[in-house]
Amino acid sequence: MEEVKLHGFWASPFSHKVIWALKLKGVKYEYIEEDLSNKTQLLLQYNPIHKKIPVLVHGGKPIVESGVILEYIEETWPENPLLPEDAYERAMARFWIQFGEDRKALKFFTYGSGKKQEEAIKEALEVLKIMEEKGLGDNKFFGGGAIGLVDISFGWFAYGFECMEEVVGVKLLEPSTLPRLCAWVQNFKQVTVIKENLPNREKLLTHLKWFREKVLGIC
Ligand SMILES: N[C@@H](CCC(=O)N[C@@H](CS)C(=O)NCC(=O)O)C(=O)O
Repeated sequence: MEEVKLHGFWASPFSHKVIWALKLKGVKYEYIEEDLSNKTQLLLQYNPIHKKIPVLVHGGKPIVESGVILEYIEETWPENPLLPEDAYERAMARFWIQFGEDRKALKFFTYGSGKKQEEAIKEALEVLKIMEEKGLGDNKFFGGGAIGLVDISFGWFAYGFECMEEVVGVKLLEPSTLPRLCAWVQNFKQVTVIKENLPNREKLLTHLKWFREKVLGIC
């Protein structure tokens, strides 16, 4: 088998999407942790346009953008499929993956207070409601009975969201208002591959606090 390498960053939800997909497929790979303030020459060479992680390198060839990487993984290692077999169902899965890509539910993290934040919280709640009612429905996973690419794409909810809520001091994912989505978070985190590959909560909280203060400039 050709060598597989992944350039990532421990706190990145994009890196985690790729890690979870590779592990669910049972693909062996070498992980290279990047210091995003001092990126390796290899990363800049592999992703000269965006200069971002994650980058998957398969047989020396780089693939960038987490969504593209997930599709590549699914096509290259078809065992343990993460997309439905039926073309229509596959199209629906891709719709939800795309729905999550604009990350509207996360905007509340990027505002300090005031009207903009109030609007971002309102929008996040609307997005979460749509995810629960129209995306998840009565299923255990977005993929139906088993974890799939939609679950992996929304996976940042399962760890990052709760920490973001804590840093900002708001609670949006409440069992009383979003019971099925909250149950999904628990189901997702109980999948062995996910459970074993989540970042440390305390470390992530510290990182998010630093990011909000120093990078976003919110005190
Ligand atoms: N759309 C990209 C986003 C990747 C991304 O934003 N990566 C961040 C880390 S979470 C990064 O590499 N940041 C470094 C930089 O912007 O210089 C994807 O889905 O892969």
